[in-house]
Amino acid sequence: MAKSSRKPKLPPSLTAKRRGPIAILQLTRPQKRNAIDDTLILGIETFFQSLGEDVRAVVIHGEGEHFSAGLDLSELTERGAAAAVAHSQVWHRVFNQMQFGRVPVIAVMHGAVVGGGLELAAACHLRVAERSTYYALPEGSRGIFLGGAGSIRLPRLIGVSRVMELMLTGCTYSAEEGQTYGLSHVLVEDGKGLAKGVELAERVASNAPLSNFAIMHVLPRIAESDTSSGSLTESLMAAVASSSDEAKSRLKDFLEKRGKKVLRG
Ligand code: 1HE
Repeated sequence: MAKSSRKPKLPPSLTAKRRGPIAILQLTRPQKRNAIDDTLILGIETFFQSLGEDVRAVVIHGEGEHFSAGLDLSELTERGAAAAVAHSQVWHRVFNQMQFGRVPVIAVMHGAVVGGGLELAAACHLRVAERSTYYALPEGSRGIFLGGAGSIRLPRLIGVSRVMELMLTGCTYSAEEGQTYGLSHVLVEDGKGLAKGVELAERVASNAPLSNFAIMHVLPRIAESDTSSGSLTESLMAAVASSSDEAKSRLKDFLEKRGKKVLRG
């Protein structure tokens, strides 16, 4: 059943806005550097579960000087092993809902993108970094480990070797290094990230929804498949997409000179 675009009830640490077909989610806990506590992670889940059908892309950014300082460390001190497994599984569930949800998600990063904050960004489909961005995985120095599927997503972005370097040495990567290594797709000057994120979201939102579905859900699965299964899945997805009414009408538009040309930039 189609969901209306009703406003979800979010905790104070999150604020949602709409700009046409784009939903913008802001982490609004700057006093704690947007550290992610249980309330915040569950709020992200509520936000994605209540997305209206008319939302075509999401942008996530953070208030204050930093995108996110990662896991709220004050919640860790009393947690036993079983509770810690359950906690990590909540993060997995929420980030999987984002990654394998209905619409593409774009992270706009600035300042510290640390630990669980980097895991949050890694679960997004596109990442914009402002120049102030820096990345770190200080789990080793805190005596903990990744828990938000960073060990799954981050090596796929930058390789196991780079993740090891961040975790073993506690070094940071600058915005420029992150851009070179593959942590961000686009690097912009400070203060320009949200505008760039929204611009990208608008482009993404103008794609055929079925193509976006294939890009979000099928492409990563093919990339993890053996060549033979991947090739077959690709052919099947190509057939489903190209035989849709939307594809037919978009192709007709192009052939009758109404479609957009592919121009540089
Ligand atoms: C926090 C947190 C936090 C700040 N949990 N409270 N993450 C980390 O190891 C990063 C820890 N944070 C920092 O290194 C720094 O706070 C920052 C470099 C991000 C920012 O520095 P700064 O000087 O702007 O802020 P601050 O003075 O350090 O912090 C301001 C307040 O936020 C302060 O609280 P206050 O009550 O004394 O004002 C800090 O305690 C609080 N704060 N970061 C709790 N992370 C799913 S597993 C993922 C595992 C991880 O994410 S490990 C990485 C954890």
